[in-house]
Amino acid sequence: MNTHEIKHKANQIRINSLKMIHRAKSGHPGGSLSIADILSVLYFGGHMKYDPKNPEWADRDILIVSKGHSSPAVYSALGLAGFFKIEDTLSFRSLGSSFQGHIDRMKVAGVEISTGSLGHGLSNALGMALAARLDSSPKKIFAILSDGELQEGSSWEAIMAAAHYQASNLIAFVDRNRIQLDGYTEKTMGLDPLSDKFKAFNWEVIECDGHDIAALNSSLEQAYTTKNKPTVIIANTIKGSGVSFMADQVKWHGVAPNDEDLAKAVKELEALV
Ligand SMILES: Cc1ncc(C[n+]2csc(CCOP(=O)(O)OP(=O)(O)O)c2C)c(N)n1
Repeated sequence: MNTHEIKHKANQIRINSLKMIHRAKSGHPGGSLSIADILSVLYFGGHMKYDPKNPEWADRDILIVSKGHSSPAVYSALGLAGFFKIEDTLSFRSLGSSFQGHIDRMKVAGVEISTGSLGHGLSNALGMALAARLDSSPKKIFAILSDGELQEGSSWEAIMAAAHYQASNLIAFVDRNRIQLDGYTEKTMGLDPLSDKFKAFNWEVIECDGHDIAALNSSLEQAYTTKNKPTVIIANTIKGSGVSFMADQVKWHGVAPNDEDLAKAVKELEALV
């Protein structure tokens, strides 16, 4: 797909995510919207090898979304990629649905690791990267981390270990939207200078605009050339990106849009691409 088509898919991820949350009257819109472009580039930009008809295909690349509360965006991306019907995701958070508030690998095809308890995704990704290397497999292991979870110590143990083991098949994104549950990261527990911290831990560091499809594409191309160390792509994003009244607003971390909010948001997103 070309850049325009990938951006279009990203906005479809955003629209479907908001419809899911609106219908369930609960969920996390802000952090779903901030990773829509990253997911779209990975699934539709030719970066991930996957087969929706055979989700367990041994040679597939792996994506671990460590910020499991952004499930609406993950389900929407997987639905658009053909793992299941996108309409099925509208049962989000209802009793008996596979599409629960946090992603569950036992219930949803294409989900590799169940997440929701923050701070564990990178450790899982590293384990998979090391296993792939032992198998002499060329598969790539991607992870999407949130900046809020980098406030947890477990993340830094994984960051230290990944560099120690020279896991060059591991590429992590940080969704650097600068907001966590109820405030700005720099006020609650500052992370800056984040690039320097990863560099000090011996990671290859790339920084880009996490809503610029071409920049995400070229950051990934650059990451594939890294030797003997893991790569982090610090994607500078906006929580609630794509919707004027949600953008960079702490309030929209975990609040469902009402009828009026949804109509306004969908109108804005449909006008974008
Ligand atoms: C271990 C753990 N502690 C607390 C929570 C509750 N919680 C849900 S989302 C969140 C933080 C949200 O901020 P961030 O991780 O940066 O996500 P984003 O802003 O990208 O949505 C927290 C603390 C959790 N899910 N897991």
